[in-house]
Order: sequence, then structure tokens, then C-alpha cells
Amino acid sequence: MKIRTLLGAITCSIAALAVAPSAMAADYKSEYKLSIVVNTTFPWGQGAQIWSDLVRERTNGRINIKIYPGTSLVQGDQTREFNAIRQGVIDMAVGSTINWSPQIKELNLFSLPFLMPDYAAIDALIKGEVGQRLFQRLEGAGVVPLAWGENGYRQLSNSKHEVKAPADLKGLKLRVVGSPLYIDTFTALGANPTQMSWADAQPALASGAVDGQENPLSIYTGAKLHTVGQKYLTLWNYVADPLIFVVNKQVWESWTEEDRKIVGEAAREAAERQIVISRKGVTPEDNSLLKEIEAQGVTVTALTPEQHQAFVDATKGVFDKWKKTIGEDLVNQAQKDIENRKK
Ligand code: X2X
Repeated sequence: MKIRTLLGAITCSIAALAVAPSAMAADYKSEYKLSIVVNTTFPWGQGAQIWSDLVRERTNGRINIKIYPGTSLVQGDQTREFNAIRQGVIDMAVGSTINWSPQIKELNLFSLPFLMPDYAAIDALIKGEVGQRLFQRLEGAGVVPLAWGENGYRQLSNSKHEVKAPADLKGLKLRVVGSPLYIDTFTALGANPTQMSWADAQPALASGAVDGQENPLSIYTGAKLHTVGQKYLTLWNYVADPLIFVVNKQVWESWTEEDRKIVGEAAREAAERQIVISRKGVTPEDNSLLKEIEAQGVTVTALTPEQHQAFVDATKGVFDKWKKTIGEDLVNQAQKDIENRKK
């Protein structure tokens, strides 16, 4: 009995060895599906495009990536994107931390109100221990994270009036993204938040079903939100969502060592370029995009330090509550790294 089992095992391993090389080659798909929320005219999508192009070029077409914008592989429901990557419905993605936070609660870190005061703070997190720990968490969840990109600081727009204080938000119907943390934040501020996908948000803004929304300026301009009545824009830098370049684990393991190296390096290169594109025109040094928005007749409101503090104070309870959900240890590390950041 034992001998038979042993013989069986040996036969199996020999069989496995015999088919291994051809199976490996055959494992390459003719096309790898890469998911993003917006299209390739946005900085976010440009990052995906750069990554795909570099990979196709450097693997001589062995890895052929096709970009699926509009999170179309999950019918536009971006909160389902992460599970679809895990399950292999999606092979690769450049995704926002917000959209994956329903599955990976630690990714809510970047949505803690007023955690990251400036770009140096974002960099301190994604390039430091916090970034590494989050990548380990993602690996544990069955995806292969390769690089950090950036959607950006999310600013508030609405069709009704200028927002300078929490009281101005009272009763405003706001579309928010798919993490319950956003519902808590806007409820604490006195607004009336409602969660919907980006696909649904645009018609809802156009029809006036909602009064406002929050998104980075690159999304605001790329989606031409001034044309759907979003005439008031408040710059408050309350949160920023990084992007993460990932590959499904089985797909990753089906590639040769050489190809993995190419894909990883291309992701890091594309992400670095994507962050530069994403910050163009929206930094204190270069605010040309803001100028463009103002020229479209939009009232752009910058907050004084006192006005800013009123929003911080009003959301303090939400911060404390979610710090526990995200993990005190991780949030403490983030706060420490931000304090010690290079400015
Ligand atoms: O849905 C949004 O607001 C967007 C496009 O910014 C994200 O996917 C997080």
C-alpha cells in the first residue's frame, strides 16, 4: 500500500516535470485585463497606459495588457473591484485605496480626515513603513502590490453656495465614495451624504439629484464638472487617495521570473511618472489647473487657518472612531512618520 502510494507520487512528479515547460508557456493569456475607474485622459488612466506600454514593449508583446476604464469589468461598481482582482475576473489594476477599503479596512487610513497636511506627508506614508505594511496586508489578501501612484487631494464642490464652514454644508446632498468612513465624515459635518459609484455620480450631478461631490481637481476638470452646475469649489485637502498598481496572484505566478521583474519595474516607473502628472497644476508651486478652473467661472474658496481648523474640529470624533477600526498601531505609525517628514 505504502509502496504503491510512493510509486504513484513519483509518477505524478515525473508527469508534472514533463509538462512543466510547455504548461508555463501556455499559461500566458493572449490579453491581460487591467481595470481603472476613469479613462486614460485622466492622470490616473495615464499611469495605467504608461505601465501597459512599458510592459508590452519590454516583454516583446508576451504580456499584452488591455485597459478597461469605467471599472467596466465589475459593471462600474468600483467597490467590487478588489474582490474581482482576487478572484481573477480582473488580472491587473491601478486602483484607489478608497475603492478597496471595504475589503481592506487598513486602506481607510488615507481617508482619515485631515491626517495628511501636505504632499510631503503623503510621501512619508507611501514611501515609508506604512506603505510597506499596507503592501504586506494586500499580499496576505491574495494580490501582488507593486507600486504607489496618486489620485490626489480631494476637494469639495457643489452647485448651491460657497462652503467656508461646516455650517455651510448643512442639508447639502453630497455624493460620496464607497467607504462608510465618508458617510460618517459628512454626517458629522452636517451634510446629507449618499454613497454611489462614480458611474452613477455624474448623471446624478447633472440632473441635480445631488448637490455636490468630492474628488481631486484632475477628476473635477477631466469630467468637466463645472458643466453640471458644480460652480463652488472649496480647497480643504481633507483626504487624498493614493493609487496602487497590482496584479492578481495566480497571474503573477504564471509569469517567468524575468517577466515579473519587468512588470514590477515598469509599475514603479509608471507610478512615479503618474504621481508627477497627477500633481501638475495643483501644488502651491504650480496652481495652473486652479487658474483654469477659475477662468471657467467657478468660485474657488481657499480656507484661512481658522476656517480650516473648524473642519478639523468637527471631524475629530470620526477620526478617533476610525483610528480604532483601521488599527491604532498603524495610525500611530502614520502620525509619527508625518511628524518626522522631510519638508
Ligand atoms: O469615485 C470616485 O470619486 C473616484 C473616481 O475618485 C474614485 O474612484 C475613488
